[in-house]
Amino acid sequence: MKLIGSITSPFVRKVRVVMAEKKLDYTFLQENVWAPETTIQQSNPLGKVPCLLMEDGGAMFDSRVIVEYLDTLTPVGKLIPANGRERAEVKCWEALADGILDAAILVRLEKTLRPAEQQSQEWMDRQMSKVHAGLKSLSSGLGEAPFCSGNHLTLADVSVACALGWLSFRFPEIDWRGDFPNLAKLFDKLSERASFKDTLPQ
Ligand code: GSF
Repeated sequence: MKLIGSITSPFVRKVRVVMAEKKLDYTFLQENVWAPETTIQQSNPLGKVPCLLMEDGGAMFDSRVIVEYLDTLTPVGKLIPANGRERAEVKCWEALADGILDAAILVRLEKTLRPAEQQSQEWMDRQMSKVHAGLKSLSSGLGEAPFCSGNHLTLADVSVACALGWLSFRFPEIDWRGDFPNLAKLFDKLSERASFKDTLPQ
């Protein structure tokens, strides 16, 4: 398998962490989707990464579809419960973590791609309120539990840690560590895993 992505994308990181946790082999193809010469649309018409290229040449996106697929490839390090309420719970954690990222990324794009006089503060405030409400919800959902869902590592933890890591990388002014020590504790614990150490955004 080949994974098209960038080392700064939190969605790509989620896929890479899952690959590592499940001990799956792949070739990482780095692609700057913002460069005019990018060929990403040949694989993903939406022009986004991550995009997984399978052995038969087929392409798969987005990160949620990819990680769900990867989890079926081997029983090693099962990250998504097989069915029922537990499965939906893990997917809902992922949706919340990804949603925080979607909102924060919109703010970053507004700030970096638009000239200052065209930027909408109202729009950015709206997105930022989702980020803050999302963080609060992650923290109250976690409480003092060792993992987000159940009693072992799942895709919920992977998704949350990738979102928190990216916020620290791109929005260091958001003090989620100070505001939510339980999230910091979870994040620090996960950061010790090789899968996270080897995929730091930089
Ligand atoms: C989001 C992918 C995405 O926004 C997923 O795979 O989970 N829901 C999708 N990728 C960004 C890079 S990043 O900010 O992580 C991307 O490729 N953006 C290019 C564009 O044209 O929006």
